Amino acid sequence: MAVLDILRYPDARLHTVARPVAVVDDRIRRLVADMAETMYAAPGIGLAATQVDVHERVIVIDTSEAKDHLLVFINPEIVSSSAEKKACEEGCLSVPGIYDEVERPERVRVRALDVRGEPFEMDAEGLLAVCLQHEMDHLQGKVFVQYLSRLKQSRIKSKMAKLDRQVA
Ligand code: GNR
Ligand code: NI
Repeated sequence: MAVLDILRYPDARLHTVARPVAVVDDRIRRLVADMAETMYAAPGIGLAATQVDVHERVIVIDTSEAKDHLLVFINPEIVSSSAEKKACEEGCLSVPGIYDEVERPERVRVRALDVRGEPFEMDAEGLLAVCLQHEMDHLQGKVFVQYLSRLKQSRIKSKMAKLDRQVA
């Protein structure tokens, strides 16, 4: 296993649209293991393959308190979303230090493949629903700051550039 580098906004590679996984094989299971290790090390509650510069539809999530409940979604699709929406304060490992509110459907039903390549469906609400939608956006090349105003986005870009200069 390995901790992978996480791309930082405004890296253009974060806007790549991921392709579906063709076969859930050992290469994908290794990617899942590395993504889980990267997410736990960060620490974060979710990670999309896009963030580690792999443009295939793979997501890992663990919203449990004890960090002992890894969820893996391969080729995830939202099958239904609630009409009710809810705003939640979001953050992103690709946009460190930035937190802002995003409004999304409160509940979603997702269909995906597990690490054995078996299809399953799951209903999500609360933080899990927020995280799933946030990760599925990454797979479409969308970062949560793109829901914010143009002014906020440009301020965030300057802040990220400044952070980069400090570590350089
Ligand atoms: O660790 C994360 N926390 C978080 C908090 C609120 C809403 C979404 C998230 S996802 C984020 C990890 C991440 O960047 N996943 O892409
Ligand atoms: Ni994110």
